[in-house]
Amino acid sequence: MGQIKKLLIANRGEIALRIIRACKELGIGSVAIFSEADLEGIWIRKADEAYPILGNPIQAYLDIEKIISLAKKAGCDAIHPGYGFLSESAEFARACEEAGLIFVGPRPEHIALFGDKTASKEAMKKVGLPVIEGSESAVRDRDEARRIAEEIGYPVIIKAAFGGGGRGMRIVEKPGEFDALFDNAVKEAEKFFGKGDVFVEKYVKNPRHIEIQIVADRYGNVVHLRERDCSIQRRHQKVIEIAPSPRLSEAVRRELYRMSAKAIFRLGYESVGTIEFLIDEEDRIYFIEMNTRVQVEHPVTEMISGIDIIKRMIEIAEGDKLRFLQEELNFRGYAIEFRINAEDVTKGFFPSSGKVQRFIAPGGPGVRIDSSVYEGYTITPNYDSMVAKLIVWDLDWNSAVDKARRALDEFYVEGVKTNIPLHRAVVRDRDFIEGGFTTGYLDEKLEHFDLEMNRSIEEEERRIEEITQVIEKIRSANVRYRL
Ligand code: MV4
Repeated sequence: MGQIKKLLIANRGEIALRIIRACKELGIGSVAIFSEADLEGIWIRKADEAYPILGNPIQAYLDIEKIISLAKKAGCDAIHPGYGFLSESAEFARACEEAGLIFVGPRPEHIALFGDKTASKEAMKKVGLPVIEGSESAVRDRDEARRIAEEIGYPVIIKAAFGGGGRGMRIVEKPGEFDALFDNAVKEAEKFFGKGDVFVEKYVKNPRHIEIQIVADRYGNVVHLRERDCSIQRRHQKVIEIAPSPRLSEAVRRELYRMSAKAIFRLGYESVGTIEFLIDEEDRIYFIEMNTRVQVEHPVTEMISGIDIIKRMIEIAEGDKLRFLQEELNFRGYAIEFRINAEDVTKGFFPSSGKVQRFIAPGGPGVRIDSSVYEGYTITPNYDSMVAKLIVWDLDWNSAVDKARRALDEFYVEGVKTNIPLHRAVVRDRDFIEGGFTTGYLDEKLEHFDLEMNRSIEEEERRIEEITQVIEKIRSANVRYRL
């Protein structure tokens, strides 16, 4: 207990701030890093210390040597990688260990295992998870891949073996399309992951994307924190995440919890982690991949469980035993997370950068904002476009949606375009309210949302213009109002 005295956060933005907050509550010193493009970053000021890493703004958060030498120089005994960047680099986890630093995450062997998508399927199959039929390992040869596709039957999906986020992924409907799409997938995998290895799987039509949050210590204590429904995505980027899933049968849910906890126990996995599943239209369960990091959407699970996932993750890395048993947990209500991105929804979701002139965030009971944005902050085009996460919680699904509608209507950002209008349209959509969405939801809805979105932006601008004029009138007349 209390092994970590000072921790370096190898990340930026809201997750850096989230980890600093956890450190403060645990009495751990926090050390931030920042790139040349991040001089205005709020995490720099909130950490106990902060050090720049000069050069390319992306490379700064990927520079294993510099980050480790900084951590040593600053007298840190641990590093938290957050999500993205080095969070799933087995090489980084190993380098931390070798430098005598605690890597706050799983052991390097587990990061490496689950980074290899075919090895991961094989390992999970061995510990009892149902996997999708397909090639047993990566296939280099196109003819061999086509034979496998024919064997399992179309449609099939080609995926990058060392990828993620939908890159290098191709759905093949008929045999005639296979060769071209295979070459395509290999090229994209090479470009994004440096390895052209791909594998073939049966394509599951219109699935729900459900993931189980796991917390496990090094003594074999494994606890699940229920599921998140991440079906609402656009171009493989999650947009809205929900805990628990509003329409999952109790039987499927129990089965997912049971098999996930058992698999993690049998693997001897330590730290937090997420097991991703697809659920098909007949409620069949398929394991797809395991994430060995804390995820962007972890707050929805925190809201329904009362468990601080980041604090527990740090304690596990210190060698602490889990503080709670499965039976001791009390889950309550529903939480929804909306990723607020700086992008123009009316112009193909093109990233929007610039100075944030106004940032009026919603509040009130059951409303949480995880963000590193403030008024006057300039959003640069160097990093992904997520500027805030709005998380709402309430006792039941309908109340949570009502709260989301209220909170999204309150949210006002000026200076950059955001996807708030899209979220406002979603929480008014009957199919969303009824909870029966699948991964095809957003693509289907986008065309229909368009008009409504524009109207709500225009209405809001008109009202603000009216109020501004009244205020100007009062100012110029120098009228005094008695209340
Ligand atoms: C699939 C699939 C259907 N069948 N695999 C997307 C991201 C990655 N984590 C896994 N993904 C999928 N894998 C099989 N065998 C469907 C998805 C998928 C998806 C596919 C197309 C368009 C949107 C999607 C959203 C979520 C998941």
